[in-house]
Amino acid sequence: MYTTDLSGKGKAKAETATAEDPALLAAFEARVANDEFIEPKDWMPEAYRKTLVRQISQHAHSEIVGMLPEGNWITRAPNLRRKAILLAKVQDEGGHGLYLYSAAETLGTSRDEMIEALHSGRAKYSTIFNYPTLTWADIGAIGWLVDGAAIMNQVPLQRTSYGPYARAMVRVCKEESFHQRQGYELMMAMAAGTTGQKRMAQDALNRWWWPSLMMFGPPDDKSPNTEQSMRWRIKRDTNDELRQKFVDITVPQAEAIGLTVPDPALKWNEERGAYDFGEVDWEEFYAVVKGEGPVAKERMQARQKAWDDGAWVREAARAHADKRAAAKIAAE
Ligand code: BYC
Repeated sequence: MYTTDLSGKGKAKAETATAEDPALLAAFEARVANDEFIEPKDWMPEAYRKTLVRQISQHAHSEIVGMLPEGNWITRAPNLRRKAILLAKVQDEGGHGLYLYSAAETLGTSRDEMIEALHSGRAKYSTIFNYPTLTWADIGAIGWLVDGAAIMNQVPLQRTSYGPYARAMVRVCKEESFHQRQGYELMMAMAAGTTGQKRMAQDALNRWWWPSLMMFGPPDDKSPNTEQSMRWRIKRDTNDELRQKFVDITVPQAEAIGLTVPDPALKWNEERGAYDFGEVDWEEFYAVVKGEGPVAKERMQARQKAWDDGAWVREAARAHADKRAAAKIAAE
């Protein structure tokens, strides 16, 4: 799909030619303005490389940590069909994390560095995964709202300016679209079920609605990265634009299955052709970003344990690769 040649040649070139080199910078900016993809060995400003590593690695961490809230429910799925769907979805998320770590590696960072940054708390991951999954309806709400928000954010990223990230997004979006549909279908079934099931569906919507709006990041006027990332065409839409689109698409979906979006300020604005909606609790958002989410500690403990428990697999894979390499040299 994309080169995995990490010979560092591209990087060495980038180090000798700094962002101050006007000719290289002008050529880079012209390519971005022309909607050409920037590829791993192309010259790029160091700040562009840095912001890509930041965004792609955080995105990868979100996918991997995002396996946990739903993974909790695999053994408790109510029937075989639901269990098979959930297993496939959680497995897809593991895959998304791997494509994204690979895309970040093409920028000269290593998997170990990224994992270490996650475990030490230096790297961020989406706030949404620091909320607990309390009932089975939460699995529907995650698919419908969380994957719904993810698609809204990721469809434009298929045209992000960095080639490996854009190509990873093509496959991710296809899978996310299945995830969103299965979640909505689950919510539809719950909302049309017994009074207790409908209550569970409404309760899940009440708890996941506002955290889903937080997934798009801070408001544009408080987003330090948006302006530059839009200029470099890393981001194709701003945080507020995507949040508005998500609200406009999702509110009628809630209405169609008889659920109520928990926002008293929600109102269709005829003039704007969009919904007006209430203010997100940004204090809560920043607290969760800082690591104070309701289950933030449990999430990191689970990731650390998975990493430690998997040490023997990594060692075995390394020993196998060394053996094969030695056998190849001996045969030559
Ligand atoms: N949570 O200047 P801003 C999934 C940080 S997983 C935590 O607007 P930017 C799924 C932000 O990083 C999908 N942190 O930043 C998986 C920045 O801090 P740093 C996850 C957040 O990068 C399993 C600071 O706040 N999707 O779908 O221009 C199951 C200021 O923000 C959040 C992606 O990762 C947040 N919500 O824009 C189900 C998409 N928001 O880095 C589903 C890729 C902001 O300066 N990422 N921050 O220390 C993006 O599109 C962008 O990075 C964002 C933020 C829109 C998230």
